[in-house]
Amino acid sequence: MTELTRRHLVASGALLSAAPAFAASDRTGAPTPWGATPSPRQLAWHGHEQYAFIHFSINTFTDKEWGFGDESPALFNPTDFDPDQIVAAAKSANMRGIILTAKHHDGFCLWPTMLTEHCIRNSPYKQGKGDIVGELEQAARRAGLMFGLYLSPWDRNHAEYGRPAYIDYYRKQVVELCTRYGELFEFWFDGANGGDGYYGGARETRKIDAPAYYDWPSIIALVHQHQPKACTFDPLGSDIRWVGNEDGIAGDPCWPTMPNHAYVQAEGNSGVRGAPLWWPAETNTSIRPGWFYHSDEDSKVRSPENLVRYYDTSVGRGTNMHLNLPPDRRGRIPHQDAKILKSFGDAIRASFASDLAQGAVAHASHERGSAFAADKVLDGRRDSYWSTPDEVTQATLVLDLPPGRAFDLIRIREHLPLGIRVTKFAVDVQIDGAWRELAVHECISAQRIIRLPQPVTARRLQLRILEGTACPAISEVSLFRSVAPVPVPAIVSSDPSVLSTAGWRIVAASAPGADVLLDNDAKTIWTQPAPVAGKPASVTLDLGQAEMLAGFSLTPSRQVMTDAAPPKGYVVETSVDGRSWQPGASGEFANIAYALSTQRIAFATPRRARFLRLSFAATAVPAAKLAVAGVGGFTSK
Ligand code: FUL
Repeated sequence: MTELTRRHLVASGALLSAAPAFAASDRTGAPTPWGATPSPRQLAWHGHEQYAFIHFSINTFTDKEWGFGDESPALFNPTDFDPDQIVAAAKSANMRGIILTAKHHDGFCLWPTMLTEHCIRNSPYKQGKGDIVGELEQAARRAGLMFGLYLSPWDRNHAEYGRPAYIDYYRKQVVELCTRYGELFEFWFDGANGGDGYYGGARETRKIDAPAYYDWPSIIALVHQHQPKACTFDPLGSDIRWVGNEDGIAGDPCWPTMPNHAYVQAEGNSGVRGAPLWWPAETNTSIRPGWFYHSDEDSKVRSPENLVRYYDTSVGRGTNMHLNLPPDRRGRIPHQDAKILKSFGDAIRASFASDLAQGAVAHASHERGSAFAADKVLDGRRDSYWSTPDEVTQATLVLDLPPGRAFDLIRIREHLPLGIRVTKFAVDVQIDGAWRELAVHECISAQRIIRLPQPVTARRLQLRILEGTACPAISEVSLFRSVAPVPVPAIVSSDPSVLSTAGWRIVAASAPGADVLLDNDAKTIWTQPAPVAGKPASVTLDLGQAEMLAGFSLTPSRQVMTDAAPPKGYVVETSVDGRSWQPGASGEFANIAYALSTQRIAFATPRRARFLRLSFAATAVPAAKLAVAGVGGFTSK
């Protein structure tokens, strides 16, 4: 049966009694765009879907997440830097580009700049002749990957931070990076700004009013002047927005549109339906709890199965996946991480290798003429799409499927140049003559991937557009059969200074349930009412035997919590006998509320201890409850 006669039969109702009436349309003009639409560089960015973040810098060598800015450049000394290995690991996970931290908050520059002495020129790496930015860029180009850069606006090293002279310096850094390393696909401006730091020796706290201080539009214009194709990840609505958490979870729905005002975290996760600014979300997270490499996280690398879930909550919700891969002190992606990346990448490649909707016959309740016919969703092109007459915002598209195709992944894409038009849709399948609803969602956008709990073999699949702001423009409906990743067993830490908590036990705690602190699982959390003045939360641990304890670690919950927060600071004491206590350290955890990464606190000097007592006086941000996921310890290296 030819497609034409089939569609004719369907239209007459003879073939598909359960389908809605199919009206032909003789309109041929394309629909006009609705609302906000992507710029050409944003449109290209939507096609990238997966790319890697590379956090590599002085913190890799100091075991910190946020360097203070007083670290000696002599500490930066990768023993076996292999940019091709890093790029290959990223590529094995389907990453189409990498974004490197050219400078993190500590101010250390990974490229040989003459703008500061706090840079790689003064490190032992290649006797000061190395250029990590350039070497990684070249490796990316060799492998056919795009290259992008992160340049922290906050600089805890620079003496002038907080004053106009620093802005001049920062702009010169932007220009150097935008002019020395070929085409950049993204330029990343971190939102963390201002606080305590070294600041050229002043060692003080400097607070800034970020929008006024940086004058973001002028800095973004500087990037675009030199790199017109680079999308800026920025706090003011030029190209790409933060998804509002660092866990890899976009909202469902996640609208690519936002109000025309400075970023508000509460709006970032789901975006705002129908808002006037095209400012799509990038969903970032790290493959490890921290952004930088820490050997005590070798056992906590996300599993391939976890990465597949992250794919679903990022790419599957129309955002881009930005997965951080921290190189170790050699300057390589650790073996375990590389194995996991390949397993994940193989699974995604295999899952999406063959579109099982190919060979289907598409027809629709309404068509806008042959240029916008239903079968445009099957032609594998992003620039063609099915559409309906202007006044039709509720319509149904049906695929008559070839027999025997079992699928559990459904991918739907909107034609983005015309804006977000579909606001709510449903997908049904027809099995043995009966229609079954599989899913109802708001927002399709760049893509919506629906993963079914198990494969279905259906005679027909139906996309029902339930609500729209304008007639739909659907460029793809495709079906796949998922392939599970090959499991990669977790390993223990490669670092002998990391103490095993296997023989540890809780001897006292301010709230029940503290045992989960020792289960090496960041998903199980110890919670209790937020501490009030004079009544800190506390936990006392018995290490089972005396150790030369050099410090402790604390892992906050990595779940997005609305009513709980990690501790703001700590007081730690140690004891040999559990009766007399020595002060260990006290202070604040760096960026714990947002980075949600393991914090490592070293004592001024290692000491013999069998007992560890931690007290927390307040939550890092106002919250009803205090939450902690894990506690550990380490000896001297
Ligand atoms: C955050 C930073 O503070 C973290 O260290 C990391 O770079 C992350 C990607 O962004 O805001």
